[in-house]
Amino acid sequence: MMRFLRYLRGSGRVLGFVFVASVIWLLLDMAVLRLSIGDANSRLVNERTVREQEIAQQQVLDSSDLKPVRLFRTQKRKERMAGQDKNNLQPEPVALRRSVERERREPEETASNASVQASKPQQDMPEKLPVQATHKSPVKKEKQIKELQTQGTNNGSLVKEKQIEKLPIQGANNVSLVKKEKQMKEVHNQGTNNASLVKKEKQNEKLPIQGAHNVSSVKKGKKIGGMVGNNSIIVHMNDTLAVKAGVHRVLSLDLTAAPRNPNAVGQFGQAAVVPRDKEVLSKQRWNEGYFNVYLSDQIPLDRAIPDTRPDTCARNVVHNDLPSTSVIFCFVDEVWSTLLRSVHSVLNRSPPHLLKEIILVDDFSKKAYLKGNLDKYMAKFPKVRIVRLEERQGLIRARMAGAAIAKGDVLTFLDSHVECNVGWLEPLLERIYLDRRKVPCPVIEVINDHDMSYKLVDNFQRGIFKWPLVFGWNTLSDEYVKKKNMTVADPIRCPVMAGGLFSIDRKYFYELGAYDPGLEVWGGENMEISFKIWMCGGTIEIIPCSRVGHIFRGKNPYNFPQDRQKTVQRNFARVAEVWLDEYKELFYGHGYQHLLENQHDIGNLTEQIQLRDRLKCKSFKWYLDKVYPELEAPLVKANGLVFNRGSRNCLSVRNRVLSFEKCDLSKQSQHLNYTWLDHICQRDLCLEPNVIQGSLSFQPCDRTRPVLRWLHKTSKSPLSEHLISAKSSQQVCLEASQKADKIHLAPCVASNPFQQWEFTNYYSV
Ligand code: LR7
Ligand code: MN
Repeated sequence: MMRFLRYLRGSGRVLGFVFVASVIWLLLDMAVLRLSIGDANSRLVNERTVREQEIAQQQVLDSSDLKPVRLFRTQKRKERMAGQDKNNLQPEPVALRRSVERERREPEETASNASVQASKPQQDMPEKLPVQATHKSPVKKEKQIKELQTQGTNNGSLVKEKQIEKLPIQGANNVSLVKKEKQMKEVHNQGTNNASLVKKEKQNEKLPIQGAHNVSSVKKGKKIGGMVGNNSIIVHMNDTLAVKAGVHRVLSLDLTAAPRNPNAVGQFGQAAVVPRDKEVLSKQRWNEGYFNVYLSDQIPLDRAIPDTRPDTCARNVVHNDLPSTSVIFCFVDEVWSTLLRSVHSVLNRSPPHLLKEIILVDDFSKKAYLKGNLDKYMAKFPKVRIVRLEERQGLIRARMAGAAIAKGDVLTFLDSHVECNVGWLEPLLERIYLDRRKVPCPVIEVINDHDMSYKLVDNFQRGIFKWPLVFGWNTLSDEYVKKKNMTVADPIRCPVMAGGLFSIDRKYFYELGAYDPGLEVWGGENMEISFKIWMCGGTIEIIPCSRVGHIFRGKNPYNFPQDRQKTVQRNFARVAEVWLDEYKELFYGHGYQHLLENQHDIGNLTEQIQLRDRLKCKSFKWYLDKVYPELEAPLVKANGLVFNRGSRNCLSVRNRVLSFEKCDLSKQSQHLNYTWLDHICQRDLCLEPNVIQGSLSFQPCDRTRPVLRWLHKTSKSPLSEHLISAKSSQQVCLEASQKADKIHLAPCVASNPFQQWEFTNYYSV
């Protein structure tokens, strides 16, 4: 015992003991840590495996015929906000725009990004599944289809009756009982006339079904009375439970006759690749449509595409008694597979009871397959009607031919190389239901012309134009989005539509006088209908919950009966003449002055002008102020005093006689305009040179007389400060005499200060 105590007393031994104990403790600790790491890892691995299995299963399910597909939504694009392209109103000629658009809208086209995109669906899938749950089960889907088909003949009356039965049950469970009782009474008083209830809701409750009050407030699974999504939906607002009778969740239908092959070329909107041995063939066939026709022909006609809608869209509600629509496709020599894919996308993804018919207007195509083969193919689809025009009319009159026979409440125009996405139709019709003067357009997404992949486009894009009426896209600024408290799913007011894809109430279309039938072949009709809609009381909107892909092509793959450029310019001039008022000078001044010379025939405009009067449409100035204030539209290029550098005096006009005076801003006689038509004018009198005599006079302005035009501030010219008579054979310039009392014409000399002039204000240079 003593030995042991002695042993303990030695301090070195105590230390040794402590050391050994610590080592044992450390070893034990590490073992425990290892165990827990291993455990966490294996849990993560397990979870991932289960998730991957689910995803794999889901992909297989999604590729079968009855499943809506929700793949490949690229988070990056979805969340890309207004930052890019902000305030970029850069117009591009159509062909150029398309390629720029490709660049702008498809930065993911690089190889590395392609792989990112391919892995995206897996990341996105799990959170998306619950949203789609009601549509995933084949049994439910069949039930849904049956319901829809029944509704088809009866246009929703079945649903209405169901709702009325169910309302009392809802009432019992409802928190805001008072409101609900009132609603119930209304329903009962109105008997089966549910539509009027909806109208009342529309008027009394400021509760937009889409947009501000949308998905986030609609909660699945809290339905009362066992109702299914189709008929009625419980809407939670600020914790108050309210039942919106007469509405249902947007139908994300994607029906197809045959099971989808997940390995098919371009399936799910993925990029397709031309095999090595087909590259020559694919190049040869490019000109048939100015896109990859070879690949298009390999891709299933009913391929699935990624559901690119903002998240909230699938949970939005729309009214049960939406108007029906006739979908009108005009085409001339369209590629077989793209035309058919367009038609199938409408058939597969539109609620049958809302799709009255599909009208195919053949604008005198030459391709044989578009005749007998097309008739035969479409005979299988009772809703498809084919109209054949006996001579080439151009897309504008072809659309009118389709509209003339349409029976739907709404006309929906689509280009003949599109793919409508899931849930595309109801959000459009809902807007018209809420206000028949709304003209909704889907978001136009990009089907890549090279690889046929389906690409999501940026949020908050609107259609705009720049002078001279060049269409372009522009992203709403962050400030605007914030100020308006906009979500990515809210309708976007759109100064002009792209033209090819929109819905319009059929009767309203005719009230507006349809299109100007004097517009030929292609171009300008989107401007015409846009100005007409806005200025005559309507609204154009882009609906982010409705998405349709379109193949943007570098060239028109059909001939123009007359010169293409002349045809398009003539169309634009017609639109400018009827709709732009005094602003038409900006149109001509930005490159179309030649249309005013040489007696260009733009046809008779009497009817169009009368129509505008009859409809009591507002002025173009009103349109610029209220609809598109961002557009720079100064009415003149320059104005104010016209100062001469050499004499240091200013021009003055008295009794049509030009003289020189000491500059004085207060004298109206010294105020002149330099216009977009290059006139130097005071009121309606223009400065006219007499080149032979070298003299000048003031004559009534006349835009058809090129002699009245003066060049000034033409970029990079050594004579940019000069006022050069535009139409004289030798260059003659306006010159102040040395005595500074007279003005005459003289051969231009760059360095002569007596030929250099300066207006007080410049607006365009
Ligand atoms: O003579 C013709 N007859 C026709 O039936 C010429 C064309 N067409 C058909 C043609 O087959 C196609 O289905 O009309 C449709 C439109 O012609 P495209 O596809 O050659 O036009 P686009 O897509 O190049 O041009 C846009 O601008 C046009 C101006 O007249 C029309 O408004 C198009 O509908 C319009 N397309 C879109 O808005 C899709 C998005 C493009 C953008 C931006
Ligand atoms: Mn097109």
